[in-house]
Amino acid sequence: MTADVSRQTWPFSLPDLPYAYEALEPHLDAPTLLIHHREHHATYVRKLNEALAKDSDLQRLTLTQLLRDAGKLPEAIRAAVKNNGGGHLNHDLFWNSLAPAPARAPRGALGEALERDFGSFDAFRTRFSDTAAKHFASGWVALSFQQASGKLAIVELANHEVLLGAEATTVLMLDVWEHAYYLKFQNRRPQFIDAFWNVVDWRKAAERFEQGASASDV
Ligand code: MN3
Repeated sequence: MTADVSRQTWPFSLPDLPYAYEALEPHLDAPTLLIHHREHHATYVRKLNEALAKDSDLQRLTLTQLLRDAGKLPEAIRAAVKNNGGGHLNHDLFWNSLAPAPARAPRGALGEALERDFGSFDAFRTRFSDTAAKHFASGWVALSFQQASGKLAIVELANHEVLLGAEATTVLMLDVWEHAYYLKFQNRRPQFIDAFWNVVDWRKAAERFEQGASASDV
């Protein structure tokens, strides 16, 4: 299983990518990946650390605990923790949704669940792509396993809203903020989404799905 930032506590740290910056070429380009990871993601981590720098009680909480109870945080730091903490969590899931030369489609339990819940793998892909292309402004599109229903769902997240583990396991995460694609694709988000499908790490997605499904009662 991959390292996971959800259990990190202050001071939070930026994990290395699980591949080289150029490893996803020609689909996703190295300059975008480098800036996205070392500037954008790193800035969320730095600002999250700054927001909690003076509160030793909150420094003991994990990232998941901070985000789950964000409503109870002091108002002065609440927005900073939600936005930067959410950015940290979601980017980690995004990096771990990608791999060089991955399998073309999910097999096993995840493959079966996608067929069951969307009709076919292609139908899932089309719906996910449409949702990502149409998502308004900055945000994320996730394939999520919903504990309550025992089903997979495509979920849109605005800005850095998060999905938290007890209710929903994130199986696949796509960043649709402009900074994720603008250098290479400019305003052509659908081309970025097409490129994304070439580098989806279905092995890790299947691991996350199986972990979520085994934690569920259904
Ligand atoms: Mn991003």
